[in-house]
Amino acid sequence: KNVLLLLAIISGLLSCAPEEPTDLTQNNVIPKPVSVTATGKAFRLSEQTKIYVQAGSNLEATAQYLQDKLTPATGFQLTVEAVSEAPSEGIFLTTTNDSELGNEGYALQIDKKLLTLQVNKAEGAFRGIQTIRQLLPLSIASSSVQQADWMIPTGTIHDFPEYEFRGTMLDVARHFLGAEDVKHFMDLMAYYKFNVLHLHLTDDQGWRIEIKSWPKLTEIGGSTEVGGGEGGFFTQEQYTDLVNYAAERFITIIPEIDMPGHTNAALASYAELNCDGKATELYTGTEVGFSTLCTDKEITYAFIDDVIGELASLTPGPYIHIGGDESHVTKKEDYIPFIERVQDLVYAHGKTMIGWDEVTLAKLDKRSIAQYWSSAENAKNAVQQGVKVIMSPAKKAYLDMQYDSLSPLGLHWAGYVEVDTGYDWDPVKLEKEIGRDNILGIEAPLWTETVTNRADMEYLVFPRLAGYAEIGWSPTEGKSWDEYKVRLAAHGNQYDTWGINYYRSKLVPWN
Ligand code: TNX
Repeated sequence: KNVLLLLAIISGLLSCAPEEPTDLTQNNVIPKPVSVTATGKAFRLSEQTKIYVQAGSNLEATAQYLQDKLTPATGFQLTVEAVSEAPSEGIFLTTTNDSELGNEGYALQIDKKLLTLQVNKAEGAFRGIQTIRQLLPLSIASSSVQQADWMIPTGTIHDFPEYEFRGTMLDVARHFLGAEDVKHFMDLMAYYKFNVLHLHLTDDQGWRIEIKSWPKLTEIGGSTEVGGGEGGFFTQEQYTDLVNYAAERFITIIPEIDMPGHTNAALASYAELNCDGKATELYTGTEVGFSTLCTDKEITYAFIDDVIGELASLTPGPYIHIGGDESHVTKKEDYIPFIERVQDLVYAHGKTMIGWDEVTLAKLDKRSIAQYWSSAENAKNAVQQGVKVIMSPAKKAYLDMQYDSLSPLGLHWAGYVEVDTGYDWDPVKLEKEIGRDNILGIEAPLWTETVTNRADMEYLVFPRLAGYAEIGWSPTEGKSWDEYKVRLAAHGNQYDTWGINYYRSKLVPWN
């Protein structure tokens, strides 16, 4: 009888005890890690947990970032402490020498008492921390203290990216999005292990970066936007602040000055940049391809030299993007020498040139990079010239395409991009000319003709962004939409917690 009573008490206790998540392979991490093994127990974060960092390593800032991410929802102190030997419990960030991991890879060893994150570089620790965030119960995303059992299943994760370039783009020219919105966007990029933010800073409708030697670019050219709103621009100080914010997240900002087309904002600001010497009117519509810098005037190149010079000095990263797309009113015989001359200016300022795929009509430096968006012909030119390609196929990767015909925001000139369409493609299989070796990586651009504020931006970006993250990071082999959509559904809960205005696609089994 006593034995039975005891058994009843024990089983009662067991059923009250929270169920331990013990299978690490059943995680919802996006992008999907390269390899995961489960060992069937659970690590628990508690009041007593400390974050240790190997003394003398450069991992302290990332450890601090982890603390910042775990504190609000848990309410735990989780102090960061440098140690010279591996601790027996807690979280431990340490360096290793594992060539397979590269700069951004990481190895996670999760035991019952100790969670160890091993990396070659701080960058890898930052990426690995995103995985840790995603392994914890969903309520970890909350900004206020939550009652939860903060457990992670035990096992190991060995993870590193497929592509070294994993980017997104924000067009702040069509509609200006301020520094706070850009930072918010970067926080979400970081969560998905993106490492490049391309800022489309100038277009027909607006010039968004202060150039001290040509102040009217922002005074006049920055004064409006699509639809006639007040526009805006980043001062150089604000821009530098963004660059630093990006660097803390191991994100490189690529500034784009689009030319010779898409330049009406500059042409309206300075009469002398026009072939006829007359300033154009400011433009607030959404047509493309009607403007061009005057390619035969010397002042055009003096102007570009000044702009690239100032931009290069604000840019610690290696790249300057010169646009080059849709220059429909620039004659081909003017366009080609123009691009070649601008390319020289970029290298003279110590930067590597990127251009939209049309720039491959010109003779490119081998170091230059072409950004493919729709032309198979241009893709072929790039490969023949031996330049690397960033894959941004409009019909798959354009964040400004409508999800379907009912989407309240977005365009559809390249088609509708439902969440599965955005996820289910392989950069290597898109154009037969472009093979794996030609591809530097992928980028998902958000053009903002229809995007007027943060909520609009979030609606087009989420949940598609998660899919581009996975294409850029995870091995292609074994990928499946049916498996992915279940993980994505869990991310919907995070978006709810963060108050993100995302598209609740019917194709995803949201919780
Ligand atoms: C094409 S793609 C453009 C942009 C537009 C976008 C709208 C490319 C290099 N140029 O100027 O904003 O389509 O989807």
